[in-house]
Amino acid sequence: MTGKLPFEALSVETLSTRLGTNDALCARIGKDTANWKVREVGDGNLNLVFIVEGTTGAAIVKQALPYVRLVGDSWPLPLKRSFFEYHALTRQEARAPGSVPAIHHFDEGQALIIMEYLSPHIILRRALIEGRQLPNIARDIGLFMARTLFRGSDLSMVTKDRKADLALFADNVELCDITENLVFSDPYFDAKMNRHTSPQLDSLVAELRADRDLKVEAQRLKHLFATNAETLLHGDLHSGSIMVTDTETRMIDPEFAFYGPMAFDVGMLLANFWMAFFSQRGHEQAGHEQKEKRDAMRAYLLDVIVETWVVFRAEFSHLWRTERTGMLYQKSLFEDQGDRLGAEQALDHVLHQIWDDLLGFAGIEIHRRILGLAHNADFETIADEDLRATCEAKALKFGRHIAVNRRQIHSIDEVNNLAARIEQESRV
Ligand code: SR1
Ligand code: MG
Repeated sequence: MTGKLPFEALSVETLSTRLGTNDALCARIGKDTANWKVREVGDGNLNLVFIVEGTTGAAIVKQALPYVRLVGDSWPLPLKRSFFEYHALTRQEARAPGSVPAIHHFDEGQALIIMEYLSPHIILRRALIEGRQLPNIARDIGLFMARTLFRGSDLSMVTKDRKADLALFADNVELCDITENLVFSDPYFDAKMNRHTSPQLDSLVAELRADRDLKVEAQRLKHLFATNAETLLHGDLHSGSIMVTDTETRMIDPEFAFYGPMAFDVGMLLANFWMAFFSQRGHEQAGHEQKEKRDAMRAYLLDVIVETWVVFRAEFSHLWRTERTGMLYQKSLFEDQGDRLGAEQALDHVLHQIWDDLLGFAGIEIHRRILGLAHNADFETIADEDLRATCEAKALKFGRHIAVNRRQIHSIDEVNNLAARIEQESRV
């Protein structure tokens, strides 16, 4: 297949014929296409994902569709998101080596990326729903975020390179538009594609949509998201965009990548851990042992949240002290003048800003996963709707509190204590 042919979506039936002469794929899995086994496993909202197994190995073929898969062809979406995903993956690999799948081939015309098949990895969200405790995720994700967010910014990059990259990713307009509407606006009015667990949540939803402080805060965060082109973000860093084993963590799916505020990736990620926390009760089966397992899971998730933030801060601070080569907070103004404390004071300000904003982004992300179009499996897989609504109501209340009061919250322990208190309430 070459990039010059008109775009055509792959299928399980056509993949072997169409990619049978692709050198990169054949080198990984073998040329004997008669023995290729192809499965379509995409369970995300947007794309096709195939696992292709041959005689000498396996690979992933990911292809964008010209529309939103979740909704259908009534919602067109440009194929160029695959281009942004490819370029984001190459930058993430350079800035945080070993944190993303290896890329074997990219075909822009067919909007497809052939990449490493991660096995026996599973999606982190699924592991958390099953009640599995992964020992390394906080460290691995904290390092990934610090390295990609720091090294993709004017704290580190050559200004000319960063501005060129900013211009490149500025064209990811439609994916940003999805976030701008689905995350920051739609949840706060009765937008067409919204849904929620009804009637159980109806009155709480009405209350949130009438909450002026919350709406203003959501729009301030949208303003920040749309205008603060601070660094190259992953753009959709939730537990469904992370694959894990007990010892390995890889970030996938950065098709929403663009230059935005550092706090966005961190906030979205932590929001998904807090949602996993509030959903645990919905996955608790009868029996004392089950209760103990989910209690342990709740404690684990709060620990993961603390550790992720601690690792992020530590690595960001380390990079600040050792790799601050960009045009911001130049060493020539601080360390080179013998003013090491000045550099530390500036670091403190930068981290403080990330902290304030991440709580806002986290609160909004929680709301959109319960009130908007794109829900998450943490809650959706709770079959008992009353129980699901109880879990969701607690998460909504928590999200509202951290979004609106974020400037009065000073530590991650304070946020976790709030989550634990809300979780303890029997009814909301
Ligand atoms: C229409 S796309 C909905 C959501 O799916 C993606 O994973 C993003 O999170 C997006 O907001
Ligand atoms: Mg995705």
